[in-house]
Amino acid sequence: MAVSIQSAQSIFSNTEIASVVPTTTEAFYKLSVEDQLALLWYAYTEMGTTITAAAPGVASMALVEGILTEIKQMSPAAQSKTMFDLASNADTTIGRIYTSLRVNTKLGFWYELGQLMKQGLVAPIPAGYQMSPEATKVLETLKQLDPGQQITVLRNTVVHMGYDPDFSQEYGKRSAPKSTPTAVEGRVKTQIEGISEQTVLSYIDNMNAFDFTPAVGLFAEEGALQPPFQKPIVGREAILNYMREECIGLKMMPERGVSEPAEDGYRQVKVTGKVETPWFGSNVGMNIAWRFLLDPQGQIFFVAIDLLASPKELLNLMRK
Ligand code: EQ3
Repeated sequence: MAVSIQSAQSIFSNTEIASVVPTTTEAFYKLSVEDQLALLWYAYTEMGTTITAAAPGVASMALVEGILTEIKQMSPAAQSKTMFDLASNADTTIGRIYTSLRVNTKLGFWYELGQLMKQGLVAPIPAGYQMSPEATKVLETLKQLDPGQQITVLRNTVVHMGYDPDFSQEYGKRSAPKSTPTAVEGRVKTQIEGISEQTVLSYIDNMNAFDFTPAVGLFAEEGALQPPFQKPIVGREAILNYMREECIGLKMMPERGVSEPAEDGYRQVKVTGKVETPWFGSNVGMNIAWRFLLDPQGQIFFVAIDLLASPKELLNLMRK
């Protein structure tokens, strides 16, 4: 059977991913909008992990200062309605602006609103609000997840407000802002126990330096990158746009890996380790696996990034 993106998706198929993340996200969407907003508030305040001060730097907040000022000047009832409209995808001016924002700016916008809610400048969730039993159940499930899984659910819900992301198409269409890569002297050479494939090491080096053009140059022309719980993004241009949008400030800390021949002269490589986001820094290390399929020329034909079910999975390098 010839190698295809579809066949590549099942390399190292015994990798256990955190499927509790999509199931919890789905359960969340079945709740009433009031419950959703209240649940996010309780999750946010009770999670025990904090968003770092460095985070707004990645968010281009100038784009939303105007809306935040407008919201601050509203009556408490109008503030609550604005949040309700955003969460229910209503067609409002603020809703339309929000839809056009980049992921990090959406996160920054809610981060600021959360701060304003804490300071009493934006209407809080009404005191004594009683969540439905279903919402309480979703909150309890969320509390059981590890921090990396919790922040992924939180992020999904915010990103989906007012916006139906079909990332594999989106990233092909719009061009994301360019970033400044880390200067060569400031870069650290990656070492991964068990891995000597230069392509894999260079991928991590370039990603950690936010040097996305050479990172994408490591992919085959029609190569693909599959983010956690998403469809593969296919082709260098779409991958480059995705990286510029999503990968600024990410810190990748691969630990160990395994490499073995696959069919037709390809090679499959699995690496596990931690990834930190600029939003939570070292407060949250996400347990991640990269499953690479390298073509006979050593280019990346496919790489899947998985959010792992448990820390135990970091040690699962079985050759399957
Ligand atoms: C105000 C409050 C609390 C209540 C109100 O009622 C409603 C809302 C919405 C509220 C506010 C919520 C807030 C402030 C939420 C903020 C959430 C944030 C900042 C979440 C950030 C999450 C970031 C994550 C999960 C990043 C993960 C990145 C990964 C796994 C990257 C992996 C990658 C690797 C390793 C690669 O090699 C290739 C690229 C790729 C990106 C896939």
